[in-house]
Amino acid sequence: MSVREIDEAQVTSLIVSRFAEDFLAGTCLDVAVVGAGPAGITAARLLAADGHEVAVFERNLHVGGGMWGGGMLFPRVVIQEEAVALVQEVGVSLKPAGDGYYVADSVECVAKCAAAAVDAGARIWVGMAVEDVMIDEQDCVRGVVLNWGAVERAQLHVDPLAVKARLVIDATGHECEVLRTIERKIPEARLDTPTGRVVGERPMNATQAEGHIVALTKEVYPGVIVAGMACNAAAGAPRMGAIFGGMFLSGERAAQLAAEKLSGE
Ligand code: 48H
Repeated sequence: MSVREIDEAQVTSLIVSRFAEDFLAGTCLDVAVVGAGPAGITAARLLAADGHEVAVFERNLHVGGGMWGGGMLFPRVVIQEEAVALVQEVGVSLKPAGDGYYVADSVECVAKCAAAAVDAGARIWVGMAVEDVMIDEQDCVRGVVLNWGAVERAQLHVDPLAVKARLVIDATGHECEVLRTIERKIPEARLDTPTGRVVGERPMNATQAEGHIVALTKEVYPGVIVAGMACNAAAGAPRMGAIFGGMFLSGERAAQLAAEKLSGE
């Protein structure tokens, strides 16, 4: 086989120019999703499938959030019956295990959920951390402020870039980072939580945690919908341990709320 000549400069040019082209096409979004765990990816997939301009910003170089490790690094994801359709529709094979539980391979689950979101038209940017939000004159959130995840880890002083969004979904998991940023930067901010602030998650009670998560998925601050584990952390609800159905259902609910809000604007 003849050796194809590779022009290194052309490879560089293709990477930089194609990145710039794709990134610049999404600087005014309908929805910016922060965090590519099960809740964020599901919300992004459903919104993109509904025709919205969506991007997911994920600090790590990989997507999937807490799904990879299943429970305590055993790579299997347990999902309850109520969420099965949301996972099956992206092609994940779920094995019924009785009593309404289903089990999936966590690698398959991450790969297929992410692929389906991309196929639906969501852009997923990895290695990009949301370090702040953008606000308007009424302190309503109007976008996200980004820096490279590597810059964040190295604690370098590098000024960020901003992307406008009509709505932001905080799907950052246990830390609910977008809401905590709002609290830190706007001390007088009142969130739609029992105390008006981020309450912090309570110890484990899977029934309560999973039972309330869809109701806790809501716009907790003007322009910010909270999804996934961040809902429970914000509201002071328990954690659920290694069961993931609520994450997918919360992602779905966040997408519904966002679509309703966008259609009413
Ligand atoms: C960009 C960020 C930022 C930021 C964080 O943790 P996740 O998987 O979140 P969920 O809510 O989709 O799923 C939660 C689930 O994985 C879990 O932890 C469960 C069920 N726990 C129960 C228990 O009892 O422990 O994903 C969040 C993602 C991660 O990939 C983060 O890296 C990312 O968000 N992220 N990305 N900018 N500021 N903060």
